[in-house]
Amino acid sequence: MTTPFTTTQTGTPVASDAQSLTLGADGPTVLHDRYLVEKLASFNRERVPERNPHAKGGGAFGELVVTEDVSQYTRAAVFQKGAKSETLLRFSSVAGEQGSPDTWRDVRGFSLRFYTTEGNLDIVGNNTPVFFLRDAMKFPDFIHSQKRLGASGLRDADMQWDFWTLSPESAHQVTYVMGDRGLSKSWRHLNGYGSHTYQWVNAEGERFWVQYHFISQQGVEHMSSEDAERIAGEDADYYRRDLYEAIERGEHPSWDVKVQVMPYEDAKTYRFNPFDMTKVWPHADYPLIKVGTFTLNRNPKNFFAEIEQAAFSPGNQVPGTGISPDKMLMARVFSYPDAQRYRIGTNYNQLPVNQPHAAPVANYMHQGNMQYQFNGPEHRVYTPNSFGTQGGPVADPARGVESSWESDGELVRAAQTLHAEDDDFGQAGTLYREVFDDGAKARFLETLTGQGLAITIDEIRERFFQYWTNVDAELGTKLRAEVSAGHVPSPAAAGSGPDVEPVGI
Ligand code: HDE
Repeated sequence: MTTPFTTTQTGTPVASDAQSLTLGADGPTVLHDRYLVEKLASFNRERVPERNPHAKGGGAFGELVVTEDVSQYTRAAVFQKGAKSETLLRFSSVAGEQGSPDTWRDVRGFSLRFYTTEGNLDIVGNNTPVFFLRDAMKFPDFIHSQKRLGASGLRDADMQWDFWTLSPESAHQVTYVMGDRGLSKSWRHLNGYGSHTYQWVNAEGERFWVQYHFISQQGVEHMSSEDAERIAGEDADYYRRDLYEAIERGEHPSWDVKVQVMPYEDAKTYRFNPFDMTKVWPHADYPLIKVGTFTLNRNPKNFFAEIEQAAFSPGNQVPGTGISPDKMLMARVFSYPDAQRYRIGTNYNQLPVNQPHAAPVANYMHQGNMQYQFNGPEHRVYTPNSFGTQGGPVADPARGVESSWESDGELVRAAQTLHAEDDDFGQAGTLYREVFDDGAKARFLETLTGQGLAITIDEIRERFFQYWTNVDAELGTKLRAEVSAGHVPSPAAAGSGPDVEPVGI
């Protein structure tokens, strides 16, 4: 095969990729050197705004295979027994910018897309089943508190803990992120969760509430804080490299897809508010039901085109799945497409990675920048029209409403209704006492002691002790003693034991 010639962006072969066009070898560079101008202008526009948060990440493609019959709960084609769907999974960290080290302690993003025959289904979750907040109104402030001070541009423990200790609903998730889940051994060795309550609807129109779990078949393992800090200095892309090279070696990681299913009516009286995403549903109440397994077996051909420009949204649901009255989830349905339009542009869903791969697109949204999919000449630009199938698609009223629930009442700005056992620290305490083994508890105390020593403002440090005392009184006492004595306990044994799946309470 002959080596192709370099061309301009419009296909004209070029004479040099090394010399600008000048008047004589030593003379002035001429402005009409369009290839020089084009190359420099393209270079200046190579970056799209990084995600804020979840800027640093990586991902791969694969396939979901549904092995079980869950049709009693959902009519979604993607979840019918035997169905196979192309899959994309992007992992990420939350707070760090694009160049930040993968192994900084953090929650890990777990953004899943199934390219189904009824459109793309996106389940955009984390490696934890809960979240720091239960109302989106606090999200920008939360992210600001985890990033950088306005004056110095520096990250700051006082700022982080000031926000967290003034937001007690954060305790469950902070217990996760300060525990072993915050330092995964690799992206292959972590579980993913939808984190929110979603809705499934079966063929008879019966509705169920569900929680998605993606259980790593590689096991859930973590690294010690010492290893994490060392690797952060040696290889900022450690996780990204691990995933890419494992797939290149043919070691294809896989995850079991499981769901917890709650009958629609249970939500009204369940002991926890099932739409409060700071809570788990104890598995004893709603056991995990297996659906199938997905495997990652293909690396991106181009990182920027396929991973940097991948545009997920929790609003990408399909017939038979839907969202729930979780305040965080409803806000995300707006925010993600808004972020994509800002980051990538109006027609971001026309990029190959964002288009549906197994379903047609047919509608009247037909202009905007970078439009390159377009309707046929006979297609009208409006609906309704008098031209039948020639004129363009029509909506299908038989589809009904994607997902639905009863609601009423005045417009208010108020905290979510608390159910019988709702509080901000109970499930965090259970996670610490019943799921963390002794090694995990020792590592947890070590981490929190280090965090406490980094707090310089007495009022915030006092609230820090109270916050952890509310999670577990004995932990709070130990932590106050360790921090007050000014020493970080000797590093506990490297965290390599398998993490215990949170069974909740
Ligand atoms: Fe995100 N989140 N988020 N988030 N989030 C984004 O979307 C947002 C939340 C998560 O790999 C952004 O394209 C709001 C919960 C992941 O491309 C943005 C709220 C959970 C990713 C955004 C939340 C997540 C994002 C940033 C409060 C776990 C990476 C740029 C309601 C269940 C997705 C972008 C990827 C990305 C908004 C809370 C996980 C700004 C408003 C809860 C994994 O749109």
